Amino acid sequence: MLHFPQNFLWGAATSSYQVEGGNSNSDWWHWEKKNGLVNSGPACRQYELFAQDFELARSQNHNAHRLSLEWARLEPQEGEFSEQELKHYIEVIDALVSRGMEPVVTLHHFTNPLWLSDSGGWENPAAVKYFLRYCKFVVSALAGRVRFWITINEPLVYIYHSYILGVWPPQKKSVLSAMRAEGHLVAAHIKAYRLIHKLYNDLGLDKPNVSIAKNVQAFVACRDNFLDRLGTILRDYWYNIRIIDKLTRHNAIDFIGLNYYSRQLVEVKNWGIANLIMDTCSLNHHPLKKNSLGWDIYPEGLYNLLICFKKYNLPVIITENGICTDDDGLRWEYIYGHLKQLHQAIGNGVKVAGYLYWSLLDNFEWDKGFTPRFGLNEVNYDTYARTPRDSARKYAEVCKTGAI
Ligand code: GCO
Repeated sequence: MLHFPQNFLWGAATSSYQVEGGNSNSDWWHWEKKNGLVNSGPACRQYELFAQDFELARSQNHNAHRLSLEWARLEPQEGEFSEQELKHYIEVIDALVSRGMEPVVTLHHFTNPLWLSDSGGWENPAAVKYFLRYCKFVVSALAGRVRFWITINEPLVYIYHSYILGVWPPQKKSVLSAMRAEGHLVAAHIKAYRLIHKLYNDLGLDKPNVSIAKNVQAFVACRDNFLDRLGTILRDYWYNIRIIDKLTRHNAIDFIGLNYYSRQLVEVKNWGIANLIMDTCSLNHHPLKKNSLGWDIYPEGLYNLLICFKKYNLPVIITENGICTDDDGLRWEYIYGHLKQLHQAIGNGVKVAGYLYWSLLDNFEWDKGFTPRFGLNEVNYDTYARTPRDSARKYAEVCKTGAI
């Protein structure tokens, strides 16, 4: 048996918009209606069914759970905060704590209040002060219950889809807009980090643990040549390292939240900067098993990235790792394979403090809709019944024993 450290956080992750349903004050909700491509609708109805879902997680021996709060519910109009929605989220967090699960709370997971989007979204410098005002409202109320905060989920994934690919709202394709929005998101995290620590200090509470959830990819040179190796090094720095470096320089990160899924083969087809940053392999000559979205299954990539992040000497929590697949045997193979790599990294000195599988439930996968199924627990979108998969039962045993 491979044993994990004592007090290791074992659980799963979700995000409010992907599971709650009915988020009609959100920019995503209006974007879906305008585009007609996907419809999150009632999602998994977790807004009403949260206690049932947390009971399911507890029954599967989870001792932690990552979720997000929907800013659009808490501040439906600019400057008007909803005490009713705050009361709802206090009940949600209490439902976790009362079941012995450590809440890991995300404040921004891709979605924005419609009023923020209408005022320029994250390109607007005022977004930073709006975000801080929202953080102060909700963190002050939850501080006594929550020890782990994720300010921004995957800033680069949000920027890339929303401002480069243009497949998420505000559906822009502008490098300038992307750079502006990224700068404001990173500034918002740094200021929110200081605010959250001040709030806890002023309340006489133990220091909180504050970070972002950083999506990382394992970049692998497609061919053993200079261009592909150069592209791999540049992309690794630009995508995986650059923002964490900045947050450590600003002393604005207590642990590293890592979201890891897959690798990207780098085949640079030309000398242009776009080629170095964007070209991917089209040769498919290193075939690996894939998830249902075509992402390579590459557990070694998690080990390599963890060894790379060891230099920061910070605790690491895997805030997302998961697979969309209709083959639950492959789901368990994916989980087991990544936990083995995690264990090996811990054995080589990486301070990993937790693993949160994405996701507790099948849920709304953004512009891919409900087709990709990541859940440990299947969701029937007609009856909203949850059915544990075999992988959930196997993962429950790991959560119980702390070993694989
Ligand atoms: C992300 C998001 C999740 C996704 C998950 C699967 O990492 O993109 O945090 O919202 O659903 O990663 O793509």
